[in-house]
Amino acid sequence: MTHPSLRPSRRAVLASSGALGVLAACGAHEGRALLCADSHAEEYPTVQAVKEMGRLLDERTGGRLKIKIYAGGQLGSERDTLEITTFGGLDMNRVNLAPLNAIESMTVIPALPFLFRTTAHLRRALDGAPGDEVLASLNRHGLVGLCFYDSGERCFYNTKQPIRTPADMAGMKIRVPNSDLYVAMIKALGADATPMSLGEVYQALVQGVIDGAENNWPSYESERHFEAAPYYSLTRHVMAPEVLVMSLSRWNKLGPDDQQVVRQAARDSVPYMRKLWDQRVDDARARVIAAGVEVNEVEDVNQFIDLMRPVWDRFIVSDNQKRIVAEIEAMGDTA
Ligand code: GTR
Repeated sequence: MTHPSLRPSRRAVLASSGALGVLAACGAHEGRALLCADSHAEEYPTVQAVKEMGRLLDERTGGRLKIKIYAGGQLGSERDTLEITTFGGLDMNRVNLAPLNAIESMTVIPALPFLFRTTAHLRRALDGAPGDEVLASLNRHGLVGLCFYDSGERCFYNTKQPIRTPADMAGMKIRVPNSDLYVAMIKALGADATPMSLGEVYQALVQGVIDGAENNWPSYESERHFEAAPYYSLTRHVMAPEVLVMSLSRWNKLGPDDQQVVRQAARDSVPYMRKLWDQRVDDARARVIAAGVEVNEVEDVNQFIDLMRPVWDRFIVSDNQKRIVAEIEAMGDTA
């Protein structure tokens, strides 16, 4: 049964007429490239990683399988393109886990505040059994989870002042992705959460509709949010990864051998992405600091942890979720 929130909304159906037009122009499924949407600009590491996956596919199948990627949110917001992918209007979609939170409760796990201690911890968990279980949970929603990509640490930034303690955020309007978990996190800090899609954030900051948002260095820089919100405060509250999904209907049209090739090519694009990512984080940080952004450490991160950590109890309710959270926490014991 399709999850209610996965029935194509009017907005998604409208957005999909563009994507479906693209599909129609490309002819039947067989013999054409797999079409993939990404909200990020062409040179962003997620887009480059999917291109690398496409190169591997092309090479490994003698040109039978290729990927064509529509970057820069051309086909709509992540929520819309996910819906389109779910009903097969698009073959693949690179999104963050946040827009999947409303659809599948297992995807909430890697998006929990202050779950991962380090990047090594995150990578260990996502490359291991916990990551595989989260990816597999997408099958019941018409999607195949192919791999995770890094998304670094999300921190708050705003137009007003450095955030040193949660009290500095009192009453601030903070944009969040469309996810109840994120809304709860912001409320727990005493601020107001405003869910909206990434493409709307810059204007909302400029027009004062919101006071701030939260994201990693590369998105903060790439979306030019730093121009409007020049205070970046190092809360490092979430490390929710990116995920590459394929529509189950397209997947089922591949034979078992091609499914294996697709899965492997996706996996092989992960180390490639991580290398680009680490470099991109350094470059983005350097660029925004050179542009005059004021960066600050928070006074005591425990103040943020104490307020945000209780949201876990609201979203981690099933035994299955609890087991996986415990497994991930246990994997954080080594560096
Ligand atoms: C970015 C992520 C995007 C999108 C965005 C957002 O870090 O790469 O996929 O989810 O955050 O906040 O909407």
